[in-house]
Amino acid sequence: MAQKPSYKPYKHAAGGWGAAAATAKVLMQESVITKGSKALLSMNKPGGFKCPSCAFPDPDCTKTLEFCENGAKALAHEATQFRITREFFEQHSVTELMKQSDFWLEKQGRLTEPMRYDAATDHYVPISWDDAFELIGKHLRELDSPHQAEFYTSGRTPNEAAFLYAVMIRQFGTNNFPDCSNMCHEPTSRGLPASIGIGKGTVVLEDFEHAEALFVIGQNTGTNSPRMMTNLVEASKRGVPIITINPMPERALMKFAEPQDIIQMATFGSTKISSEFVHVRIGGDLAILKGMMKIIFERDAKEGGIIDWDFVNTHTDGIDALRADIEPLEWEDIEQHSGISREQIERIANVYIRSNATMICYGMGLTQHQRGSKLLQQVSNLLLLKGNYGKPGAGIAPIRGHSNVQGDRTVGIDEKPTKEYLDNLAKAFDFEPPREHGHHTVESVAAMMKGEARVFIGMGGNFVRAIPDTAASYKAMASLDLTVNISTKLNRGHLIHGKDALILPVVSRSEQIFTAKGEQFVTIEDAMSNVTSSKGVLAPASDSLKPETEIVCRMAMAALPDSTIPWADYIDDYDLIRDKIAEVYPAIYSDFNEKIKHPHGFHLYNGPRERVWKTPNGKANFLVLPGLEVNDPVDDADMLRLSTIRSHDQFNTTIYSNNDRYRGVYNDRMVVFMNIDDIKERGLTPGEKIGLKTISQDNVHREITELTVLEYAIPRGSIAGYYPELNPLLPLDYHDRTSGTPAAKSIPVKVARSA
Ligand SMILES: Nc1nc2c(c(=O)[nH]1)N[C@H]1C(S)=C(S)[C@@H](COP(=O)(O)OP(=O)(O)OC[C@H]3O[C@@H](n4cnc5c(=O)[nH]c(N)nc54)[C@H](O)[C@@H]3O)O[C@H]1N2
Ligand SMILES: Nc1nc2c(c(=O)[nH]1)N[C@H]1C(S)=C(S)[C@@H](COP(=O)(O)OP(=O)(O)OC[C@H]3O[C@@H](n4cnc5c(=O)[nH]c(N)nc54)[C@H](O)[C@@H]3O)O[C@H]1N2
Ligand SMILES: [Mo]
Repeated sequence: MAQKPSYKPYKHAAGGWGAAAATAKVLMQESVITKGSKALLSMNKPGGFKCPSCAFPDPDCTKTLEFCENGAKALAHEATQFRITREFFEQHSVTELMKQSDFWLEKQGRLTEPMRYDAATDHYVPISWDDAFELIGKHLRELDSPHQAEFYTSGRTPNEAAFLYAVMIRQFGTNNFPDCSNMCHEPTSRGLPASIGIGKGTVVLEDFEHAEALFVIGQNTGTNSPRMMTNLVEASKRGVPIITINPMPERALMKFAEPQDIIQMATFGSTKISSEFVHVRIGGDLAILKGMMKIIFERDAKEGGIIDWDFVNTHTDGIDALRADIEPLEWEDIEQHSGISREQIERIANVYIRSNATMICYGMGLTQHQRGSKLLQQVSNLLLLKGNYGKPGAGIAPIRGHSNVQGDRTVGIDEKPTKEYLDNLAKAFDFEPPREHGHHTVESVAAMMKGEARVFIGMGGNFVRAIPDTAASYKAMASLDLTVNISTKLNRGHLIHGKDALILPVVSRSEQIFTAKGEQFVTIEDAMSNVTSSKGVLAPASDSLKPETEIVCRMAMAALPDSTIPWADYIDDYDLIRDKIAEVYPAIYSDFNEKIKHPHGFHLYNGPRERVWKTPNGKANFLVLPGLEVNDPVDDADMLRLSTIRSHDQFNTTIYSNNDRYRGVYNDRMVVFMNIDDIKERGLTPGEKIGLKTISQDNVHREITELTVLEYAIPRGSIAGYYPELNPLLPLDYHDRTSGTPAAKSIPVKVARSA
């Protein structure tokens, strides 16, 4: 039965007993107490498996239980006792399943055998693995052009499977690689190379111990990368200033009690996290960054010794152009765009100036804007001014999402592959890969809408729920000839299907993989470029599951009957795959099979850490983004900027519960967080149901009704609500102009009263 929604502010510190209780509850709900506890003990331990939740690295395993509340939820939902069998699909037609919520679909448990959609009955029916691969092969072989297929990857897929998937797709003939990174940290991948020569972060975990100041911008650490809370708590206890910049005062970034700190737990104590909370307007970060740089330039001109000129002169290019952009800015404009006073910007600039080693961590609050990539270049400018690269405790730290999203990109999931990679691939596998760029996520959806794409294969994920423009995207997906979803759990993507459709169930991260050559392990690259092995400990949820690697190889064998690549060998022996990875990436992956034996893995080479810049001019570059807008201005006095965010109880499109404890929302996800003055100005009252409609340029009407408006400490003109429910408001064309990342944090909307 649906429980009644309620809303009550959360007054305690985040973490603590609330987190411990939530952990116990989810293990119980998924009935995995014994099994789950065993698995939890092996999670993130040498010889065990990597947490399937976020991409934050593991500390050095000195603690007994290296997991967090949300890691436990991810694991519990993966190791659940519930199963979806052929009888389940017999009972429920696809049309009936469509009426169920995402939460309900997720609750049904693990998928257990391959299924094929039967149009005559509107049910999924069992299909053998052989027939499933044959069907995929047939569809792919029959396309007029390889570019009519779109191959999606979500970020849980391990390196070995992702690497081979990339090989298979390129031998098939296309670079159409839409992936979850295209909706996430793509601005990092595309924006940072021009600045510092690498599209990744430059810090490692130990840097937290040396940082003299930490910035956390647009990232909800306590919910989305809770293991990082340990580092923030430690830094705070050492007296390191922590500046958080966010339109929402996220609970854990204010006060946190470590569930693993026995004394704090016993005394109900907690640690203050943010030394300074900067309550920015949505999209106002650019003005703050420029305000800080303005102060740095001015003080350096007056007092000297503020900018690290040795570093700037030796390592960088472009500082004059940056100064010319920054100096003329007026404080009035900076304050107006950011919503932050000059005094506060001065205060945080002083923290930055005083620190000899600063780390800037950021998340979706910076990437998902129309000029997200260029905004990140401004973050990098700020770091460059004080030489905050290539010294302990300093650098840029994109907090990545999926546990292996960074690794997947490193091993070839890339619609714009480099020449070096393609040349190496050609040599290692003896075929000529396609050279022209393929589709990223937004382009792949556009191709489906135009009828140009015919086949969609999803390696994990829940594509239709993650992408913008839900209604139009559903329609585009349904027009395809074949949709294939390689998944652990049932999701909407299985129900919005092509004429032919397959669900292929896989072995999950926490489960063992046995092949003809014995037990195999896989490898993962975390957000700090550390590569470690991961070996599941649980028995697979069903005997009919296959590892992702085998599925890739079998698809390749079916689609490419003339391929001379020894796919069958790779099914059994993952060392052979790692040898090939080493061959294709000699600079970073040489001796892969040797190095991976180290219990804590190894770090991939990272140029900026050694002040080596792989840019065309061999320098780190100051780059200019003129003005103060990260999104196109909208000429409408009623406009509100909508940020679509995650609750504490979801993993992307997987909804663990309808609660969001730290924001005080229970049993409801259809809510809008709004400033009380914006509520009053519109003649609304908190708790009232409203609608939101998008202000867009393309004459498409996008509206969601029946949203409960909640009074919240969010700046005026900024509102927030939950992803994926609000994705129908996000136009496909509303994305970062450099990287194609949907601007999901700044949708221009207006209130429309519910009928
Ligand atoms: N438990 C759990 N863990 C996860 C995930 C999950 O769904 N659940 N998802 C994983 C994935 S794929 C990713 S990418 C990460 C996502 O992790 P986050 O980056 O933390 O993602 P979001 O919840 O989307 O929101 C980010 C924050 O940005 C703030 N924000 C919004 N607009 C702005 C702005 O204009 N400026 C600033 N400064 N801040 C803004 C929001 O208030 C919010 O606190 O987490 C990963 N880890
Ligand atoms: N409006 C809005 N839209 C967004 C965002 C936002 O903040 N706002 N965030 C964007 C971001 S950052 C991201 S990363 C995307 C996420 O997009 P996706 O990565 O596509 O979505 P997930 O919800 O993580 O995918 C969940 C599904 O993955 C499958 N799965 C889980 N584990 C495994 C596994 O080990 N192997 C395989 N093969 N399958 C598995 C399960 O079937 C599960 O249902 O969404 C994006 N969309
Ligand atoms: Mo993400």
